[in-house]
Amino acid sequence: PHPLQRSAGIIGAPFSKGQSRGGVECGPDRIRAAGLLDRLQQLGCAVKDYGNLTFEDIAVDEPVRGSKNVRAVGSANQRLSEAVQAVKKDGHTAVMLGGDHSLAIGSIHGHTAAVGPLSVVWVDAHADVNTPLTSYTGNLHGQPMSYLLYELQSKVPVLPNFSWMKPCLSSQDLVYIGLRDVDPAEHYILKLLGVKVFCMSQVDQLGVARVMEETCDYLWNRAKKPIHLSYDIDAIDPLITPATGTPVVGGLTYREGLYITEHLCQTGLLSAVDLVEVNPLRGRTEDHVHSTVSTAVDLLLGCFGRLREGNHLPNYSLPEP
Ligand code: HAR
Ligand code: MN
Ligand code: MN
Repeated sequence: PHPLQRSAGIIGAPFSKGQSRGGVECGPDRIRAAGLLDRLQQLGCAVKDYGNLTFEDIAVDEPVRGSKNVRAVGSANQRLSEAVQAVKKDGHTAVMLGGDHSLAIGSIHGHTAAVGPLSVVWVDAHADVNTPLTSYTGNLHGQPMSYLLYELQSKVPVLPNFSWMKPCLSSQDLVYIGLRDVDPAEHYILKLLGVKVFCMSQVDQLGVARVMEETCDYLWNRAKKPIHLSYDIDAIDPLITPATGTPVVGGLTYREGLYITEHLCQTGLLSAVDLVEVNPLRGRTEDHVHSTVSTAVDLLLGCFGRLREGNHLPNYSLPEP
């Protein structure tokens, strides 16, 4: 369908236990409060809000091989996977509002379970491909890709509350954009698997338009598959989106960040979007929070056909004098 005739199924995932900074669980409500639903509807996009997920309270969740809150992350992602499957079965483009990036485990798992093999575009300052055994921090939001990739299965230990999920993504169906803070083990993994990466140096070298052309050429070389966009707000430069847990200087401009969404929207293949790591408590001023949240909204509007040239509904007609 025409991008503007798509419908959005919105899932709030107020979950923060994939990292240690409180506040990221407020992301979904802040993004809604900034007018996401109304603004999607004004574009002509049908919207169904599935509300916020609730998560199992896990009393004892001792670290496993140094990784923290593993049981809580496993359980939360199982619920999220089921919710994403329901949204896809209802025929919507799934929008998951995080929450931290550990939620990509359930989001990509559920999306694959509903529609089959995917192409994943991961826009982030970080690669989030640590295994529990390579992570320096023990934070699961730095690890989701290691659980999802078939090729890493033998390097990932069995974790409590993860038995519901199996890897579902080939490293050849993944493209990273915006990387600039990659741990040594992550860099080793990306080279070992030959993952397609457009780090910030390549964005500088090629420009974002060429990056997006090459991203789609690369992903479509095998077959055109539904696209899962996993957008970590920390991909954008912290001058624009400071309210996030692990800001890294030298990021995408607002315009580059938006261009990625516009380009993916016009492929007609965008089937699910994660918007994660907006943390209203990490902004030092209300302006910082506002700039972060409104950028998140603009990125999502870009995913649903908002154009900077302007938009009008297909049935628009000029008023007669
Ligand atoms: N690589 C570090 C780790 O494993 C930092 C990950 C940081 N945070 C994110 N993910 N926001 O994109 O912990
Ligand atoms: Mn991330
Ligand atoms: Mn990140």
